[in-house]
Amino acid sequence: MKGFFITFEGGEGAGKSTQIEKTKSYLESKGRKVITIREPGSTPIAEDIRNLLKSVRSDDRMCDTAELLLMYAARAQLVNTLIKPKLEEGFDILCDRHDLSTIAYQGGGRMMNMEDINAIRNVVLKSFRPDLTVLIDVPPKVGMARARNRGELDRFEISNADFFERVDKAYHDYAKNHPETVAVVDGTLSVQEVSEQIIKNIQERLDV
Ligand code: Z5A
Repeated sequence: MKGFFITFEGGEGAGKSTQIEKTKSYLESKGRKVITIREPGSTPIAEDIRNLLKSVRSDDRMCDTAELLLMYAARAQLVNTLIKPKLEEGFDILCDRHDLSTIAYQGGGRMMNMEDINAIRNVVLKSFRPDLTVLIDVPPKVGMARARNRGELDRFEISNADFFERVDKAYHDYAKNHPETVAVVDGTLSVQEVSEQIIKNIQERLDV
């Protein structure tokens, strides 16, 4: 039996990592085998790319095109060497960010051309899509306040508030146009209430 591919999306501090752990526990209680991963990253090569993408360096500034291509290089490696084989083996995969992050951050945040993004997306993913995307909806200011207590900021976190507002808008636009595959949950509720919303969506939308 093929596993389910469920992705978790939202701005920084939305609570994705927290909810992935709770969802994993729920699915395991139903006897399912679950793997949790993150993007960019989760294979040795993709983790190297993640370090490149996140590091702030003073000797060179990463251009938007390099950032976009590196996101898809990491995704190609992860999808082809881990996600697809493990789904075939029957594992459910819970992924912290996936392709919708590129639409939101590079498309919305960086304002890159969506036709160009879609062309690369098509090369890398073809028709491969998550079975369900959970969008944890938190106003950017709330998410930033939650996430900013961690110390040094990475290359994305140093972006200004307008950037995160554009990311947020791109997420909502996409969710509005894809209600059948994107479940929007209110991330300002308590951890337990958010988890209950996610599990309800999984029960209603997937045969779990
Ligand atoms: N990126 C991109 O640009 N394009 C792409 O295609 C991809 C990614 C795939 C990866 O950052 C960066 O890469 C990301 C976008 C870019 N940058 N940004 N910004 P990352 O992986 O290092 O970080 P993140 O994905 O943004 O996650 P995060 O900030 O670590 O947040 P989170 O996982 O969503 O939240 P959390 O760690 O579960 O919770 C954050 C805090 O809030 C923590 O203290 C929790 O205890 C607390 N929390 C969680 N839930 C609640 C509730 N319900 N109430 C109150 N407090 C809560």
